Amino acid sequence: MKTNLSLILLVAILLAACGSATGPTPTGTSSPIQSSEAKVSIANFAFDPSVLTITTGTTVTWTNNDTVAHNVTSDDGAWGSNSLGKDETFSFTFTKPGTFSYHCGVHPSMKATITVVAP
Ligand SMILES: [Cu+2]
Repeated sequence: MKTNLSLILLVAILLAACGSATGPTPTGTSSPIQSSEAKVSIANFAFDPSVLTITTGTTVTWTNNDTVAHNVTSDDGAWGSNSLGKDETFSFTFTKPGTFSYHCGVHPSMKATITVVAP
């Protein structure tokens, strides 16, 4: 009986050691994520959300959910997309703080604003 108990203890110790050896080890870095992503839906002839605040370095992706073609055009003409058919997307990364108004070049009544702030 005593031998069996010792054997069980030995097995238990070996299993525990094995378990710790194969346990998770820290990987990667601890640096914070420098950029993020935001999404804007184009649907029913409107940008949703029409007012969006992000931090610098954020990439915004617009997706046209309408069957009608739209585009994304900054009011100052500095950036913008080609014509976007249904389910097509356009991405732009905002690197400078500021307020960026944009519209749809096809439908000027479609207006929206993105505010970019320093993180
Ligand atoms: Cu449009």
